[in-house]
Amino acid sequence: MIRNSNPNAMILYGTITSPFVRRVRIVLKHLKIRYNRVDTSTQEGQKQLREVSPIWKVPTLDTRKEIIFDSHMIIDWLISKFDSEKLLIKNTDNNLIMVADGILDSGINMFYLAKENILRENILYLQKQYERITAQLDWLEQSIEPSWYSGPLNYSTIALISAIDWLKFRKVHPLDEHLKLLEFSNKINLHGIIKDTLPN
Ligand SMILES: N[C@@H](CCC(=O)N[C@@H](CS)C(=O)NCC(=O)O)C(=O)O
Repeated sequence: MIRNSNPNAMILYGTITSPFVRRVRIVLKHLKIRYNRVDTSTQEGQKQLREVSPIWKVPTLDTRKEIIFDSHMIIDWLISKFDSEKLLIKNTDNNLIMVADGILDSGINMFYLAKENILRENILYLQKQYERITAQLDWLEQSIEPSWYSGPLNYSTIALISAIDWLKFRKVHPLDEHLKLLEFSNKINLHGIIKDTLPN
């Protein structure tokens, strides 16, 4: 199912809840690019996703010339094609992006398995995933700088806010001991584009 159909626009495959998809939604909005979305939370959307990607993961972008399978590659492509004013590449910190990915890899694993009643209390590997998230949150709490929320948006802070808000939304790991990260989330969510793309 395609929402807001426009026959020539690019097609983003994904859900509103996915943090990897949110990164791309933020970048598309920031660069004022109109697109259609196939909602992959439906059976029909899953079927369409599987017709274009053998990875079966979202985000996947159909640029109408090629299919791109991964959020990093999609965003690199969008920036190289549309970000002529260099709105997003400034201050990008690759370690921050890797930590955002690391939190999500572990968190999504835990989230999907919990749906099938497989919980960290019983599985050592899942306990390790949880502790890996804690270690990464601790690292972020120590590394955070005010420029992350007060400066212009950049790719690393977009990746980070998508990960932090997803943890809050899915309640995968508490954030009460990471006050600076909570402050980061509250402050950067004052930004219209960030607020408009919150998972719901
Ligand atoms: N490295 C990928 C990760 C994408 C990813 O893990 N997406 C999740 C949704 S949040 C997914 O599609 N999971 C489906 C599954 O594992 O079956 C990216 O950056 O796009």
